[in-house]
Amino acid sequence: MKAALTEKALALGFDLCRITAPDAIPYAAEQLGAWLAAGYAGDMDYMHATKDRRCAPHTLWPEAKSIIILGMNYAPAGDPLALLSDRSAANISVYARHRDYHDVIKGKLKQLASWLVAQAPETEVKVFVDTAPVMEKPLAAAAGLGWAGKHTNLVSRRFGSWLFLGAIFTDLALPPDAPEQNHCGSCRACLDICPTHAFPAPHHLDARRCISYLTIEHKGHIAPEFRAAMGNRVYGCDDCLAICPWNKFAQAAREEKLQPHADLLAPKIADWLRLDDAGFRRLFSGSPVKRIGFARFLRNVLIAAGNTQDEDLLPLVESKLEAESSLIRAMAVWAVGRLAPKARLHELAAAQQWREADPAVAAEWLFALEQEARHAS
Ligand code: B12
Ligand code: SF4
Ligand code: SF4
Repeated sequence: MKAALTEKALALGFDLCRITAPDAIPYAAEQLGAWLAAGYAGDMDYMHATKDRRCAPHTLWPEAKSIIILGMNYAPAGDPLALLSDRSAANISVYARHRDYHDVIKGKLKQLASWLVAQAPETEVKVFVDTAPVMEKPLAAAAGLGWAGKHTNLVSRRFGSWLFLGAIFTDLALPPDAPEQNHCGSCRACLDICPTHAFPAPHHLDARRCISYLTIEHKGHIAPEFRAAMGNRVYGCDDCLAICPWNKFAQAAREEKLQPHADLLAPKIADWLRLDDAGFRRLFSGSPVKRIGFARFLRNVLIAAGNTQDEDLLPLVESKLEAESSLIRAMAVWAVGRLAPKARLHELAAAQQWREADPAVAAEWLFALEQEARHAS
């Protein structure tokens, strides 16, 4: 059965298929508990709310006897770090340059699960990808798809850092696979490259400092200390993944639905500053980017604009100073502070600052003027 299952998984487009048991990660409860207690989850309240189920797969479904873990290669064709030095371009992380992987993987997991039920009609199955409270990385490590890299993601000898993970729980008793050895050795490239110093230690990520969290999960204003370090990263970040030496064995993704959309490969920041809500929804239809909504998206684009040092973007940035969303107005003020010559900044501040009712946006005006004064002295 196991050989036939793997063959079917590969035929459906998965690249790895291995088995583990629901009780294979007894250490996860303590580690997840410590991570949450340290506050590293930031405002991802769902991580707290689902803690008990998340670290103990058998509580999710007590009848489950085996967990089938699937990996799908989404490696890019080129170097994802290359675009970071093009300040006129916006960078969307590799995992979001194509159709939402949740949809792609969930569809295939369901197909594989149906196939399994057809082979053993008494079998029951449940499929999970990302959104369910399942600790996919430790389970994948236990199943031997790869090992837990120091950047906290699963690394594979064949696919480097570029694997999406998904799981099928079943009440069928399948023989578990052995875990993979850790091959990080003394390397710490992923820890050192992180632009926002989000790793307090190897294997520990403070999500509150991670650009992926800040640009995707974080609903509020992004703290000033992270803005310059974000560079042109508008949605997610790939630095720690891309630098991993194990990527040298990775081949570009073969799955048709994971091929990048041409207009997300090197989009111009100026073009994205011209988007309105409807244009945003059209451009990101079927993409995970759409889920953050227009206000958060523009918040991120304005930070990228502020990092361009391109004064030509100023009229577009200024046009956002009157936006309805305070998230957008706040980052428009910050970007104006970065791009406008002194006289223009003071002119705009004089016109806008005192009629700003939102305290956070008003504070951005003070911050911009303070920064300018410090720069001038
Ligand atoms: C919450 C979440 C995030 C958060 C927090 C990330 C994190 N590292 O926890 C944020 C928003 C920051 C995030 C970012 C990204 N994510 Co995310 N995310 C998740 C999610 C939903 C839960 C992860 C989780 O449980 N975190 C809690 C921590 C405590 O769990 P953990 O990292 O597994 O922690 C283990 C270690 O701390 C370890 N540990 C502790 N001490 C020690 C010591 C040693 C020696 C060892 C070996 C281990 C160890 O033990 C813990 C468990 O036992 C999963 C989907 C899922 N359901 O699993 C996707 C998932 C992890 N994300 C994924 C991806 C692709 C990303 C991004 C690359 C997206 C991007 N390009 O922007 C970034 C990568 C950032 C990074 N360096 O991790 C993929 C990773 C695939 C893979 N190959 O590993 C997943 C699995 C989604 C999927 N289905 O494919 N993500
Ligand atoms: S995704 Fe980027 S910001 Fe987050 S830990 Fe990795 S390098 Fe740091
Ligand atoms: S970059 Fe180095 S330390 Fe980080 S996951 Fe890859 S091999 Fe491990």
